[in-house]
Amino acid sequence: MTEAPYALYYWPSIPGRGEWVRLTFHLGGIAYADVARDEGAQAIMPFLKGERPGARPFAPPFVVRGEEVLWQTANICDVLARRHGLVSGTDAPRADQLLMTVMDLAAEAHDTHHPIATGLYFEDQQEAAEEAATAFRQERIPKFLDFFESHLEAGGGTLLGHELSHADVGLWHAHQGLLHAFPIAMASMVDRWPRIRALDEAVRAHEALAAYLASDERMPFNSDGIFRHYPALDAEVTSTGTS
Ligand SMILES: N[C@@H](CCC(=O)N[C@@H](CS)C(=O)NCC(=O)O)C(=O)O
Repeated sequence: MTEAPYALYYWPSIPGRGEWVRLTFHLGGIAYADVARDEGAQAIMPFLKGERPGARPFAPPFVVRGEEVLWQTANICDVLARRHGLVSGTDAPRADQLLMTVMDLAAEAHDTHHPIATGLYFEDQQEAAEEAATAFRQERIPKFLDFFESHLEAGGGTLLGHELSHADVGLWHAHQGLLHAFPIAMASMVDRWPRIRALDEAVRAHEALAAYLASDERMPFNSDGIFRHYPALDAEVTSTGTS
């Protein structure tokens, strides 16, 4: 990577939605600066207040290049992937809709620990969270992952049927998040999604991604952000609703 024409802005203390953008940058060998990790979260605020040139983004992550401001995670990844040759032709919209579905899964995973309001503490909504997490573990994880497994099967191991795209890497990251947040539930369904598990090998075998994953830049999941492990929200899945 040489100069950094793209500037990523995302909360520096969590991998969060910024991670899907980082993975797309690394998959595409696209240079970027991770501004808020270098300069602090205050670097984000002028954009959110509309004090910087370009369209005002609603929320991080956003990516700035000159006066272009891209936001909405899936949109950012899709624009980068098209522009830098990760997808083309009819593959591009196919990847878009798959990645948007990954982001739906991520939003639902977040809502298990904050089912009432993001602004409330987990402890203040724990009862509702336990109910939401039970349904998520039993109904939604299987429905989403069965769906992606079927696309991987149709594609012979990748979602689009050729080399890794940002949609594959996005799915991989969401799966990693589920393994972190719901280790007991995921272990109880370990044999159900062999192709999603195989994606892990493909991602780790990708030279640029492997280098990124081994670096300090790759932030581990933690107790904030989308994928959090609360023991009270995790349990073995013994019966699942199927799609
Ligand atoms: N749909 C948006 C969601 C963006 C979002 O919720 N960003 C979070 C951090 S992951 C945030 O800072 N939200 C502030 C807010 O919604 O007020 C996306 O995919 O980028």
